[in-house]
Amino acid sequence: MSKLVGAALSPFVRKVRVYLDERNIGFESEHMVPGSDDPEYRKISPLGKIPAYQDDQVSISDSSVIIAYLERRHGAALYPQGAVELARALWLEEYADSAQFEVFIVGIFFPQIVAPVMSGSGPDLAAIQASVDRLPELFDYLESQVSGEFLVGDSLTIADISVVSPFVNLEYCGYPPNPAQWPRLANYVAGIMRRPSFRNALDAEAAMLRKMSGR
Ligand SMILES: N[C@@H](CCC(=O)N[C@@H](CS)C(=O)NCC(=O)O)C(=O)O
Repeated sequence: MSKLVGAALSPFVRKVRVYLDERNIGFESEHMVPGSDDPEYRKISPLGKIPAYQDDQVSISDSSVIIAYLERRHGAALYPQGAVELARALWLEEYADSAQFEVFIVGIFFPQIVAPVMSGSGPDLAAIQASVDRLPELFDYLESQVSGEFLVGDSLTIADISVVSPFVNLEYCGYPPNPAQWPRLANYVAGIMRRPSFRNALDAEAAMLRKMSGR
């Protein structure tokens, strides 16, 4: 059985988990905190980042590396074949992994939910507000990219998994896109989140979220 190592609330761990579920690739989860200095973990993930992945052939880290490997190991499925469509999917994956991660996770989720648990003090509201103020810029861009159920072509691709995963963290913080202002984006995100793969991921992380947010 393959193993996905990381913390369930990480958008990058969720990205791989949803991918595995969409592909019906069996796996078990092992908890690991981000930035871990566990020497055994560092052998698999030298930067200490999550996720990492192990099966009978590899021990690797980085969500994009893991998924690229799985596409070759288990057959190409969620990266489009056409050059133009592939470029668009890769760009949207990159946008999610960089811009969305910086604003949604580093700027909002981490200071609002993770840091207070680690430090025992209240959230840095001014820092969070500075990132909340940047949300419209990202929502406007994504609204311009959505035209229907999927971001690229007429079926699920890596772009959908990557872009919607950080929206889960944003919802936990109480900042989903307002449907009155970003109707296509709000409807699109809700549609992808209704997929069984996302529902399963959310169920798996619910207990940890309750514990961290003190609910
Ligand atoms: N490019 C990496 C990014 C992974 C990442 O930044 N994970 C965060 C948690 S969401 C982490 O492990 N941070 C700890 C650190 O940077 O030391 C991927 O796609 O997997």
